[in-house]
Amino acid sequence: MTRLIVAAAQMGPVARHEPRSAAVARMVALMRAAHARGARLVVFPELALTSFFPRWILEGDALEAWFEGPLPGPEARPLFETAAALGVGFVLGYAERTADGRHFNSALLVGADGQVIGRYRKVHLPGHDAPQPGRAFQHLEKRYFLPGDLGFPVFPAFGARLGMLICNDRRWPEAWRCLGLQGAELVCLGYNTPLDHTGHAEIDSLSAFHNHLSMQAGAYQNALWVVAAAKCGREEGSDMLGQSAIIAPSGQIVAMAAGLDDEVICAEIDLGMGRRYRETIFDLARHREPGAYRLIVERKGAGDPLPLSPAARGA
Ligand code: CDV
Repeated sequence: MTRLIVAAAQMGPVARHEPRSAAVARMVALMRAAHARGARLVVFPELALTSFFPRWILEGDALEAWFEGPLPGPEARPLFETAAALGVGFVLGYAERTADGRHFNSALLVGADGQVIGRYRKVHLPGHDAPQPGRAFQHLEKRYFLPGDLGFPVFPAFGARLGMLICNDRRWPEAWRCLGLQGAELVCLGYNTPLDHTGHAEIDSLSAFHNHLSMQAGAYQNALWVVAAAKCGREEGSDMLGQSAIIAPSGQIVAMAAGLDDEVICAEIDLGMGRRYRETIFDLARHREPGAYRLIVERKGAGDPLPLSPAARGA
């Protein structure tokens, strides 16, 4: 039985002009607090080093300033050094600029020795590529990032098979299933969820419900643990959801943040719990029916309804 204490390090607002060094100092404090509670792995939010810049229209150097080259650079180094000194690993969301100048919304998995184990690049980019008239805050992820090109990798780490998702990915069952089919036991994810993200009050008022609904379903249907960390509170006038959570393969929330500021939540997780689900109700190899799914046409967008299958046509 592998047991592991994990932590979600929720972060309150990061101001537009707050230097990375200040955000990193907050993260180091959160990491120390998690370590004091026995955590071996700490999950930080999406784009944790800065304010959530896709809310603004930015060009050229003003845009480049939000991106990181190879990590750790000088400002993020204290986080990596603290991890190595404490023997704590972490997952860090950040805006990645590749050596050839491409931009991704990425997460880095760092081991307890402070060395990089692996990387994930966000696949499901929300928002728009052109500014939307009349919006109080833009959401320009499609303008600023390319869709992730690494698939949904699973890494052997911390005694588990570990995958990562980033924010909007959590709403897509395909993302969870890609990890579940690879036997992921633990999924780490960070998010920034503005409370006005659709602009439709009847949907936005359900933001907290949809957040947990998506992650609890992903956990249960794929028999894995979820550690999810929010960046939250009123950031530059934009209200963002908190409710960071640790979720069991049963779909039950075992820890949840209480406030809308920097806060650590921890849980001791039993990786064997996922195995019980994977060997019974969610034994994917035994119970899935890929043949019945073949009629699904892989394409982007809704478009015209799919043609009915021969069975549905009564043929
Ligand atoms: N950063 C995000 O990906 N935010 C999205 C909102 C815009 C829908 C989310 O899924 O929370």
